[in-house]
Amino acid sequence: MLTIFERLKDIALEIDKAIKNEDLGYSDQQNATGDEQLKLDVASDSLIEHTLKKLPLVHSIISEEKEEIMPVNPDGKYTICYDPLDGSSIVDVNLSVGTIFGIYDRGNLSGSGLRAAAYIVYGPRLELVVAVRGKAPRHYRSGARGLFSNRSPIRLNEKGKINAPGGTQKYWTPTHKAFIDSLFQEGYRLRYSGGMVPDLHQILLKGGGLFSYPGTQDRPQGKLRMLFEALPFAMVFESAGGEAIDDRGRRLLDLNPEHPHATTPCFFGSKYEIGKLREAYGV
Ligand code: FBP
Repeated sequence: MLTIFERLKDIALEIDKAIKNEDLGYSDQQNATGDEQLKLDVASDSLIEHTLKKLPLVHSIISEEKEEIMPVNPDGKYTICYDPLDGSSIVDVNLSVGTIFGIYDRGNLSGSGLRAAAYIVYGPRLELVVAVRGKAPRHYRSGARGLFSNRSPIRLNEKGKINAPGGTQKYWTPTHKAFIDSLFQEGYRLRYSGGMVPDLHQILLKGGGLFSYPGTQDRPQGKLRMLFEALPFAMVFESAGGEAIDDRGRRLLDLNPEHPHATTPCFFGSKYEIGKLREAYGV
C-alpha cells in the first residue's frame, strides 16, 4: 500500500503544476454522467490513469469521469476509484479543489471492501491525507523542492464549530432546514466553498463540525458519489474519531452501491453533531 501512497505524492505535484499553469477552459468532451469536462478534468484523469497503471498492486481502476472499470494488472490486489478533480466548478475562480482516492479490495466495491482512502488538496499549500482502516489519518504538506513533510495525525474533537451545509436550500426538507438552523442557533459558523475536499479538510483540521449533502426534492439520492467521494471520506472521518452516515442513520461504510456512479445523501462530522442529526432525523 505504501508504494501506492508514494505515487500519490507524484500525482499531487503534477496536477498542482497543471492547475497553476494550464488552460482552465472547457474541453469539447463530456464525462460518464453527461457533465461538460474542463481540460483540467481530462488532463488530471489521464495523468492519474497512467501513474496507477504502472503499479503491480493495482488490478483495475475506475474514474469518476468514466463509465467503465479499466482492467490494469490481472494479479493486482486492489481496484482504485478516483475523482480526478473534485470541485472543478470552482477551480476557475481560484478556490481550493482536490483529488479523492478510494482503494478497494478487487471485486468488492463497497464500504466493507474499502481498504484505504486518500485525498489531495490543491490550495495555497499542497496537502495529502491518507487513511487506513482503524488508524488516525496521516497528513502531509509539500514544501521546498516538492518534498512532503509529515504533519501530526488528524484527530477530531467530540464537538466542533463549523457548519458546511450543501444542497439547494429551497429543496431541503423542513426537517433538514430546522436541523441546520439549530446548529447556527448554537453559534456554529458557516464555512461552505462548494468544494467537498477543502470543506471537509477544514472540518478535519479545525477539530470538528458538520458537512452535509442531504437528499433533496430535486436530488432525493443526493449528489455525491459513493465510491469516489462519500466512502473514502467516511473512512477518513471514522479513522479521525468522527462519524459518517446517510439520512437513514446507516454508516456509509456499511453501504453497497448499486452501480459504480451511485450517489447517496451523506453527513460527515464529529460525534456531537452526528448525534444531533440522528435526533433531528429520528434515525
Ligand atoms: P464534482 O465531482 O462534479 O466536482 O461535484 C462535486 C462537488 O463539486 C463537491 O465538491 C461539492 O461538495 C458539491 O459538488 C457542491 O455541490 P453544490 O454546487 O450543489 O453545492
